[in-house]
Amino acid sequence: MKDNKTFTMIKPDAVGNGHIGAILDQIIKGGFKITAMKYTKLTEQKAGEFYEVHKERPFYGELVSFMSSGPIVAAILEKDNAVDDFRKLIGATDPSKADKGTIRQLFAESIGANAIHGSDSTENAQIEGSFFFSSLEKF
Ligand code: DAT
Ligand code: MG
Repeated sequence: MKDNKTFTMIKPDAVGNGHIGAILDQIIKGGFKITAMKYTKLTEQKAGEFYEVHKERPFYGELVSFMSSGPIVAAILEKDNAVDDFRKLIGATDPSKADKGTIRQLFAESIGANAIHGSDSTENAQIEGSFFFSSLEKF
C-alpha cells in the first residue's frame, strides 16, 4: 500500500479552545495536503467503534466520553511518508513529553485531552479515513 496518506482528527478540546485554524496552519505548513475534511461530532457509540482497539485499556471509557463530548474536525492528509511525518508533527501522546513546537506541545491540555489524532499505520489510516468519508468525499 502506498504510504502517502494519513488520517487526523482535531479533538474536542482543541476545537473548543479555538485552535482549529492554528492547527490547520501547522498541518499545511508541514507539507500536508488536505484531501478530505469535515466538521462533525461523534456519538458515544461511534467513538466507541473508532477506538475499539483500546477497549481493554483502563482509559477506554474516559476516551470514548471525551471524544464524543464536542465537535471535531476529521481529515485525510496526503504527503510522502505521511504516517510517520504526521506523528512527528503532532508529538508524543502525553503533551508534557512532546517535543517543542509539536502540535500537542503547543495545544494539548493533558494525555487524555491531547488536541489531535494521527493514524499509527498506513493500513489504519485507510480504515479510519473510510470510517468518516465516502468515496465521493475523498479527493
Ligand atoms: P496516540 O493518540 O498518540 O496514538 P494511543 O493510540 O496510545 O495514543 O491512545 C489513543 C488515545 O487514548 C490518546 O490519544 C489519548 C488516550 N490515552 C492514551 N493513553 C492514555 C492514558 N494513559 N490516560 C488517558 N488517556 C490516554
Ligand atoms: Mg494511536
